[in-house]
Amino acid sequence: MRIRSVEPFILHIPVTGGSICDSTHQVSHWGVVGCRIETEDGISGYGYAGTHAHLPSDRLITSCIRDCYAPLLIGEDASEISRLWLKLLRHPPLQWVGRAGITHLALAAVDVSLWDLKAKKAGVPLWHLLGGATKSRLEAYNTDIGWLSLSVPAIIDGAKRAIEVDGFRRIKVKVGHADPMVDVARLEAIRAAIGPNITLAIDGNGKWDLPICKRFCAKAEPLDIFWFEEPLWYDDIGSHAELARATSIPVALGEQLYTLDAFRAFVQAGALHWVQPDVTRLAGITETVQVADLALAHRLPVAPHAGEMSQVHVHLAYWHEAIPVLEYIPWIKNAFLEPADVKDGHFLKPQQPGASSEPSADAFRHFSRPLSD
Ligand code: 0YR
Ligand code: MG
Repeated sequence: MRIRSVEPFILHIPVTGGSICDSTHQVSHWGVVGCRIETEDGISGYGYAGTHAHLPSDRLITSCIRDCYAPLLIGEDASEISRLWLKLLRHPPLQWVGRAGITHLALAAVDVSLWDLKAKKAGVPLWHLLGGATKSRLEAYNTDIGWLSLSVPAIIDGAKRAIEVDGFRRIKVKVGHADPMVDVARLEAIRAAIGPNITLAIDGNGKWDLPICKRFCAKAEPLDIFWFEEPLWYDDIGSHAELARATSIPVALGEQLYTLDAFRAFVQAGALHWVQPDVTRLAGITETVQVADLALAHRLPVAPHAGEMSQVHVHLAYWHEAIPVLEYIPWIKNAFLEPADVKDGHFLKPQQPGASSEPSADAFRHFSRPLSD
């Protein structure tokens, strides 16, 4: 399985339903920024990071893959993923400028490509290669009904459809207005409409500070919030630990953390209850498994963040015992050969060989952006 070529690509895929907002981000397209790695025996693996489709920064990722990683990969045995992962992560000049950010997103794309390749070579879906499934059904929760840019009636409409038509039992709603009491009022109306038996998680996307969070949580506690995701600035371990002690609402985070070490620091500080790694921000499947094992060792549940819109996480979640539930956002699934789809509130178990990370020829035709001007 010698590596013959490493070809980066950039796809910008419009989000279904137009542009959306959370407290921090506005998104009209999702960036699928990654690479195809081909071996001499003609098998190709695909992997990508998920971005906000900002072409100049997407090109930093693809030029890292093309100019820095590809020369380290060509001619290597693609099946030796752990060794190649360390070779790229620890390459001294890249370690000097990297270990997080652009180089890490690029390494995520390479790592996922190598796992996709390995599973294709074995002729099995990734969850099977990793050791087989630990669950017969994997529950999904719906984020797409709860954007901050949606009105309360629109969220209630979407939630009812998700529950009654698509079988979801779990939804997530964004919070983060300048006045947190606006969010309390929104959540009260939503909880009243969905009733007590639907799991309601919320997501602040790192907007608020500790005093606002404490005020908000005191009012939101009676609403049976399943978790409060990214309440505070992403790297602020101490404030998360203080909030976790101050409220009965479980704290969730991880979508903005780049490394195993960052997760360990939060876990050691008692600063989170739900662990939310992302294969597209951690350095791929390799590091996400490390984080899921860390969580398991502390008996903390894991709910991966869908930076790849759950195409790859669905494999990890069916396999790893610490992952009971997975995020569902339908934006880009139809761009892939095997879409990560939900039926009756549960993810379909992937059946095709690989990591479900290969975009279709149609997707490349419609959504490709140039790597340079
Ligand atoms: C925009 N999921 C998230 C949107 C999502 C964002 O980036 O996808 O809200 O990353 O917080 O939990
Ligand atoms: Mg989030």
